[in-house]
Amino acid sequence: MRPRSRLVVALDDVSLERALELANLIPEADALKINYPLVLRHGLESVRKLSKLNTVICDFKVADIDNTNRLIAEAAFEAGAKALIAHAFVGSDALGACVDVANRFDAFIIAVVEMSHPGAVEHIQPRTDELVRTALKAGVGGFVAPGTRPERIAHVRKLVGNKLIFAPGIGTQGGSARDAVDAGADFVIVGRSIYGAKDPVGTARKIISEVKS
Ligand code: BMP
Repeated sequence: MRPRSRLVVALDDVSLERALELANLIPEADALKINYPLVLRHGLESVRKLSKLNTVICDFKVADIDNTNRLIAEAAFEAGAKALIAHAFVGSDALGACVDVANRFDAFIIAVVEMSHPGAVEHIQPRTDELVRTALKAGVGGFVAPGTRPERIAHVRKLVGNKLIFAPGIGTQGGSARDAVDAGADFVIVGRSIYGAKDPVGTARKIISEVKS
């Protein structure tokens, strides 16, 4: 996955019908990120349908033993996802199980090594460096770093070389798309600020022009 517009649209609090509509309205997005809210309501059918319109990242924050991780990854990639977000804290074997499946599908794993919400500083942030090491060892292709803390994106960038960095927390959570990209993010993940806007297409275009280098 190469950054073009750098925009990943998170489709959380929307119906499947609206998700499909937004996917059609914003073809410039580099990817669509699907999380539990959509999949729990509409099933993997949502991944199947949306993956016909754009690259789909399944944000299932996979965090289980190796065998269960493998089964979850197979379900996501069989449905058409090109990337899957997984937690690194489960260790290199369990994360590696996701990577093995991704490799079979010509897809990749994005590891969570820090998060954008305030509570992330309590337990996750103190472990970021170790989580990055585990994820690199497991062979992931990308990382989630907090769009709300550009200095932490810059820190993760130093640790991960040229791997992809995805930054959520832009807009509603307070992060700036431009600052995240300047700090080293390849992609910004934006949900509510786009799907909750009066003019989602105009908002998406504004973000894309903001991060153009
Ligand atoms: P919003 O732009 O509406 O805040 O949505 C952000 C999206 O990114 C949500 O799907 C959320 O679950 C996800 N996310 C996040 O906000 N912070 C993280 O650290 C990791 C995430 O996956």
